[in-house]
Order: sequence, then structure tokens, then C-alpha cells
Amino acid sequence: MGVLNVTPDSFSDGGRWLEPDHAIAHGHELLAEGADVVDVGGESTRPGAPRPPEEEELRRVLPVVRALASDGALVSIDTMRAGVARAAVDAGAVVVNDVSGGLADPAMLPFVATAGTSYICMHWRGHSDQMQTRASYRDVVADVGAELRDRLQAALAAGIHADRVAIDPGIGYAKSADHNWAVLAALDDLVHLGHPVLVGASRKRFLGALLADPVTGEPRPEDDRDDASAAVSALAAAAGVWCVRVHAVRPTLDAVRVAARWGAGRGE
Ligand code: PMM
Repeated sequence: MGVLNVTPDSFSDGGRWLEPDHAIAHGHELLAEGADVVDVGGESTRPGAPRPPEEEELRRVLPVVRALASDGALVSIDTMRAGVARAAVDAGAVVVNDVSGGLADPAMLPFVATAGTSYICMHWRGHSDQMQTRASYRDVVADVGAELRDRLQAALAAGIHADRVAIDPGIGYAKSADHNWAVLAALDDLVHLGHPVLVGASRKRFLGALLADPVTGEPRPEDDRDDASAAVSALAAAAGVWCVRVHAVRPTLDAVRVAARWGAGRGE
């Protein structure tokens, strides 16, 4: 899944694709590099980011969704708002990627059930202005698993078909770096829940911290985290993850191919 943030303030590509023409061209680049799906988002969820009004979110994403879908791309809409999901599906999106797992907007799960699209249900504990204060767990792997199972149940109870729901542990959402690493190391647990698993770790802050300059302690800049992101993708693929959401598609695809061939060598 290639990331296409049509926002002024996303942490790694904010402002780069705000012009619809640039965004559409970048969507085509992601597809040409081998992305199966382009994930179009109009709201940054970086810690502390203010929410855009719904009309602004619609204004950002709709022309991009419409153009890519009409060119034959599989488009996913990254939104927590049912109104945005509805308009994007009308414009041709076939997947709703809701980082709130249905918690931000009570109309989201019923809408997805009616629309019959695929749904990505992520682990989430609150909007960007609050999430850093909610990164407290008894046992992060068990707690994230339990909270995700609850959201999965809510999605199914709303009428979303079980084979249309993927789950995502929400790397970086109400999680410290140690929480992220613990969740990644236990991806098998999520895979065993029987739904496709998506991981979005690309260029995130915990990778910047891991790769910090040993002398200055400065985090590695966002645009220099793609090798590490590809390593995460390879390991995630080896753990049985279905989809990785990334900014740099080409190195990811190479990494995932290596993981697949490695697994084939073991008869997987
Ligand atoms: N992360 C971001 C945005 N959308 N969607 C899913 N399903 N999973 C994620 O981890 C996720 C997401 C934030 O990252 P970005 O600012 O690089 O898009």
C-alpha cells in the first residue's frame, strides 16, 4: 500500500502532494513502482496535529481519489469520518482505512457495512492532541490485542462482512518506541486472529530514534528512514502480515519479495 498524504502537515510528506495534480502524479508513481493500493488521506494524525474541518478534508482528497480510481487504481481512503468515506467511495475508493477503528465517528461502521467496501480497523486510543498521554499499558501486546478484538467485534456487529476486515496494531498511535517494538515482535499473535494484518511503520518516529546520530543524538530525518522501513516490511511479511503501508514502494517490494522467497524455501 503506497501512502499518499494530501496534507500540509503529515510528518514525512506533509505539503508535498497538496496540489491535486502533484498528488495524482505521485499516486501513479507509487503504482508504477508496484503498489497494489494507494492510500489517500487528507488528515494528518501526527502527534499534536489539529484536525482539519470536514469540508477541507473532502476538498483535499476527492479530486485525487476520483482521478486515480478512474484511471483503474485500487484506492483506499484514509479517514476517520463517515462523510469523507462516503464521498470517497462514491468517487471510486474501494477500501476504507479508519485509523480510529470506528471510535472517532459512530456513523463509520454502519456506513462501511452498507457500502460493502473493505475496512481496515486500527488500534487507536484518541485523537492526535491526546494520544501521547494515553500510551500506558499493563501489557502492551495483550492490551492492544484485546482492544483490537473489541473493535473487530464492533465492526462485525455493525454488519461488516468478516472477510472484508483487516486489522492493524496502529504503530505510533498512543505507543512509545518500546511499545511499537513489542507489538511488532508479537505480530504472530495478531496474524493468528484470522484476519489480514496491515502494518504502517514506514518512516515513523521510533525508527528515527533507533537510527539517531550516535554523537548528537539527533533522530535520523524522516526521508532517510526507508532502508529501515524496508527491513520492518521484510520482517512483517515473514511474520505473515498481509499488507505494509509505506512511502517508498520500490525498496519495500524488494524486501517483501526476499521474505516471500525465504519463506518458500521453508515450504511456507
Ligand atoms: N499511519 C498513518 C496514517 N494512516 N493507516 C493505517 N491503517 N495504519 C497506520 O499505521 C497509519 C495509517 C500515519 O503515518 P503517515 O503520516 O506517514 O501517513
